Amino acid sequence: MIELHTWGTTNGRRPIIMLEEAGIPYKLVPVDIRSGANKTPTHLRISPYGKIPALVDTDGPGGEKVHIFESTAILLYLAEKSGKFYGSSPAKRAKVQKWLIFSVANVLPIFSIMREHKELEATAVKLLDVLEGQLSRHDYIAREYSIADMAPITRLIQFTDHEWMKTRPNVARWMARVSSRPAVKKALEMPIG
Ligand SMILES: N[C@@H](CCC(=O)N[C@@H](CS)C(=O)NCC(=O)O)C(=O)O
Repeated sequence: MIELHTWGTTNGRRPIIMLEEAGIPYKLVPVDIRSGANKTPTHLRISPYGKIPALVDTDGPGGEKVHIFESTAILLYLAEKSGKFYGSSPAKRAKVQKWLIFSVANVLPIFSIMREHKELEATAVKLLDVLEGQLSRHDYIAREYSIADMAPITRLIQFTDHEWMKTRPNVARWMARVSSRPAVKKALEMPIG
């Protein structure tokens, strides 16, 4: 059984996309970060940094119980477990990994603080241009739909109406394509808590 301990935030919804896309049964455990439920000893045992999301799999590899924190680590764990959305050959998997890491190391941190730090706008624009180039050649970031799309979508969707998207039509079309998938819609709209 998989339990996802989470809350209705950008990071918190990311693994729900993968659980829904891969059709993996799960129980959602709301952790109200406004009341500090993420800092209790019980939560800190599964997420030592005191953040959501965190995942508990009572039937991990070899039947052992597994705890995972960090939304990207959860995406990778679920991709390994299900064999889905992670590239169907070593070469395709390398593409997924490189674009996933590009987003997690660059797009997510910059776009999460960019609005309060105007000095980061030039970097944000450069990152969008990289995605625009890639998405002008392919429908999805690593060519086939994968966890490399799931990682950035929950953050970039917050910029749908931003003026930058009007001049980056391929990123805008990709956001529309991904966010209209039933699993993604469900993950983004699901009431939590
Ligand atoms: N890099 C982490 C970020 C997790 C994160 O920042 N979670 C926030 C909610 S979106 C949180 O738990 N905040 C509560 C706190 O820091 O007290 C991930 O991707 O899982």
